[in-house]
Amino acid sequence: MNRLHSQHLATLPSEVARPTYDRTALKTGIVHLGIGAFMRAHLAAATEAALAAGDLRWGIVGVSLRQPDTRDALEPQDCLYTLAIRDADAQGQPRQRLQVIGAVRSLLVAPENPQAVLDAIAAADTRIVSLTVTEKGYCHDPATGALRLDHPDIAHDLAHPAAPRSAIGMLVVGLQLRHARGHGPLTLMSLDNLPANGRVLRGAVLRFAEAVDPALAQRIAAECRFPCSMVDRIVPRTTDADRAAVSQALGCEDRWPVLGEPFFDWAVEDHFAADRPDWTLGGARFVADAEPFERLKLRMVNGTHSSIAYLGAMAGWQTVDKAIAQAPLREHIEALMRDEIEPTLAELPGLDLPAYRANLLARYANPALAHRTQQIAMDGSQKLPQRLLGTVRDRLAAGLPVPRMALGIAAWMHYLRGVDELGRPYPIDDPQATELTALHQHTLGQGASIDAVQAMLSYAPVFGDLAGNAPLAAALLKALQSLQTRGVQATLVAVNRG
Ligand code: CS2
Repeated sequence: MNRLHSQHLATLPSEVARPTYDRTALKTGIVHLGIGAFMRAHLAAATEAALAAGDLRWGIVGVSLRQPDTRDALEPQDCLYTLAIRDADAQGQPRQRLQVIGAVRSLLVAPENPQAVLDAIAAADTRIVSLTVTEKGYCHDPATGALRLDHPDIAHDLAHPAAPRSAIGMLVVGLQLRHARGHGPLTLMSLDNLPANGRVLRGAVLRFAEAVDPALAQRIAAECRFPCSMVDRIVPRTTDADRAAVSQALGCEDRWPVLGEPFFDWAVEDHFAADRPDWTLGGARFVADAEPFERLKLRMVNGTHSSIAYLGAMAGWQTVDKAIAQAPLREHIEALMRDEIEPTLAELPGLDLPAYRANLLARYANPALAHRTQQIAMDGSQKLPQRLLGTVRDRLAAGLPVPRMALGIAAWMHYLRGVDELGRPYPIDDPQATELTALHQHTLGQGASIDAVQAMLSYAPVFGDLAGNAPLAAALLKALQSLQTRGVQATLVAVNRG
């Protein structure tokens, strides 16, 4: 079987969409840090639409900050890859629509050649540096949002500015080089699931720049733009079975296709330092303020996703569609949205919350994605604050109860024991795994008690000012006692009874 390549585009089956523009005429307008599956199914797909409409200024240089695996898979394919959009037909049978994406022009692996990344950021044609580096990639304190100057990667980069390894260090040193070369200002655009992601990025970049050179920080603050955005598309990790299925449908081998659901949403603030592509051609919306969109999405989608992930992983429900097919979980998640999350959301013109909720449940039920609960469960310490704890804080401040929100948090705490209800062990994949598993072992691991719950709640990097909160501790204790003694299924039935 041939490898996917520009030379073979004409031989693909007619139903496969592919670049029709002249890829050799592309310029590089975007440098993307963290070229993982999500970006390839989201930003690259929206950019592809702008390229297809003839604006060839927006080719992408993709940067991996750690592993060479994306570059190794895609470079021999001329940086082409397939986006497989999957759902089920009216009979419930999985189906997929394939599109070969041509927006990525080249791929860099930062640890192999940090200077090449700095040069790309400093290049005259580059106008946007975008990021999907996950929550932990900002090296910030999730509870306060501030950059941690004592984070090992940040401390390294301050000491070795010629070879930064964090995204923040790379950006600041790249901007310094850009200024030295006299090229125009940049837009730095975060696409991670963080509230006010642009402001978090700006804060981290400026704090690092201050430590390097206060004049540089001032210049970045004055010239660069950091639009906030809300991004939404479910993109599960690609498996070997997916690689084989996509390659077979293409008739040539794609070593790293990406999968996504049909749903796509992106609300990005129209706040750019220079030009930008017309991403509306690919389904994006330019907005004045992304905050209400972010809050809606982080609380409704990611908040319920994490609740499903911990409850599902503990119960042995391996994928989101299998989990949401369990009637007590579905009932719980629907009520969690309707009764506890939606009342904390601001009105958005044109938003029909019951329809949004119903659509979200249908997205979770998509049987063609096989999105693993263990994948979503990773990095809980980085995710909980913006997904669950903001809602909890709002409700507690208004004197409202949080039984269903507390169940999600309790499920995360319970998950830290590292073994599911079928006795299967799993690793805790989290930058704070060592501290958290030790804490769990000394507290909840000895049995649920109010002291054990309060000790968990005192873990400041996650819970911040919620430590000592009596109503939350009481709700958590109730959920944890039930999870530990009766298990997920019976706990869900009990919480649904009220
Ligand atoms: C998920 C998200 O893995 C996770 O933590 O909750 O990646 C989620 O699929 C996307 O944000 C959906 O837009």
